[in-house]
Amino acid sequence: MTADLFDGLELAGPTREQLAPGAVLLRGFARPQEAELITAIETIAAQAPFRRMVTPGGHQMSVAMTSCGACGWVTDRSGYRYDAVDPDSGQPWPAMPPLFHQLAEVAASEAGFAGFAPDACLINRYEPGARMSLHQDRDERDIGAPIVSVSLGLPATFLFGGLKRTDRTQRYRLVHGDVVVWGGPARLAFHGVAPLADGEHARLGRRRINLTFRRAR
Ligand code: MD3
Ligand code: FE
Repeated sequence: MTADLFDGLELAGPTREQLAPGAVLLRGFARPQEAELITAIETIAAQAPFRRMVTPGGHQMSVAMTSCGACGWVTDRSGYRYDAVDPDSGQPWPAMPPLFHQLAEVAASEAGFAGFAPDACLINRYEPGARMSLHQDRDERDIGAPIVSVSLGLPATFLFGGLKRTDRTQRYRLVHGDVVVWGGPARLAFHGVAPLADGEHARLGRRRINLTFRRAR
């Protein structure tokens, strides 16, 4: 086999990279579905527009969010919660497209979490400068279920820490199409996203969109 052919096969094949115990990066895993994913996000956002919510501390988030699925994540002055109703419309969140559910289930199973059945998908939209400070995701009832994240659009620097806020963080660059499964000992790790650098993405322009699939209830 020539070196060229070998390189081609390497690029075409799946790559599974263990970032930390319980955290598995599937580089480019969502690339084959990019067009359908973006179309579905546009349809969801037409029903449940992206909005910048306010934290219980009174700060407006720089990231704009919406959700689909049986419940969505909301924050306001009274706290964080999962809710079946979009507070902006008073209507249920848009249904989770079968493609979304399937992608999350297959990715989780690739990472060793068979039978993942997400009931919520949070959709985060970052514009240049938007960031997410270090936090834990602990509003979900069953923290035995993993979280699956899908990165689209502009690249981001993802910060991944430990079980204490003050633990040192590692940085990973996540690009369009990357999928990460966060389960087991990684599930309650502190994590965040550094301010988004400006740029232009061929499909999404000056934006990054992140999907996170969760078993919330
Ligand atoms: C590690 N979103 O929505 S996705 C969030 O890129 C969130 O928008 C970030 O953190 C984003 O809560 C990061 C990657 C991610 C999501 C959940 C995790 C990493 C995680 C939960 C536990 C550990
Ligand atoms: Fe998070």
